[in-house]
Amino acid sequence: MRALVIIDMQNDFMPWGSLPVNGGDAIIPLINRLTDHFQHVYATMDWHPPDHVSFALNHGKRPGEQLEIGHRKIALWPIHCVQGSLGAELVSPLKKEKIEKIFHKGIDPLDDSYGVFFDEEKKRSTGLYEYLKKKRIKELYFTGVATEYCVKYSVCSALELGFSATVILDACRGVHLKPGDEADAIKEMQAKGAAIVTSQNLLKTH
Ligand code: VGL
Ligand code: ZN
Repeated sequence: MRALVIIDMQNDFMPWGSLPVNGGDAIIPLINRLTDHFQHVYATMDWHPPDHVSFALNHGKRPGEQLEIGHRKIALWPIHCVQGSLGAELVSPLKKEKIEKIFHKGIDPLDDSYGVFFDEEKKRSTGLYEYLKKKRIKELYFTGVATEYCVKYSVCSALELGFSATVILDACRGVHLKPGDEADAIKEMQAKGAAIVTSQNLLKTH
């Protein structure tokens, strides 16, 4: 059984948000069309407390800088997706009716979470893994933002957990902090066994 996973389609990751992904809004109509082709649709939301460790301002630093805590290096971002804020809401044109369940990530103030299954230290599960197991869903199709971060981490993690993972590339967008990041992410996902398709392939065959 297969499922569509919509990653972090929240206001703060849109061009009008605090951590904008260029063209993030352009993929909304496509994602809406894709939801009609899946029996199971899940969404994730980046969902940080205000004192979250990844917010540069909480450390008197600038976005783009890093924070070293013990052996860990944490990338610092602008304040984004604060629990309950407008910036954290799913974008309004996204069709919510087909979304069976929403999973929240990045809840722990002390740990960041790019992947949709666990936080970076793997201490806390978002519940998605357990839920998919229960539903016997083994094939995951990924859409959303950002290709080089949450999408990549989620895809790699899905493969490690034994799912098959397909990236619907034109229904994903990258943040492009550095040129070449997105291309590298695609190569890495492919090398780990992910399939890369376009929405057209999917809309045609199903
Ligand atoms: C993400 C940056 C900060 C993501 C989350 O989910 O891609 N990126 N927080
Ligand atoms: Zn975040």
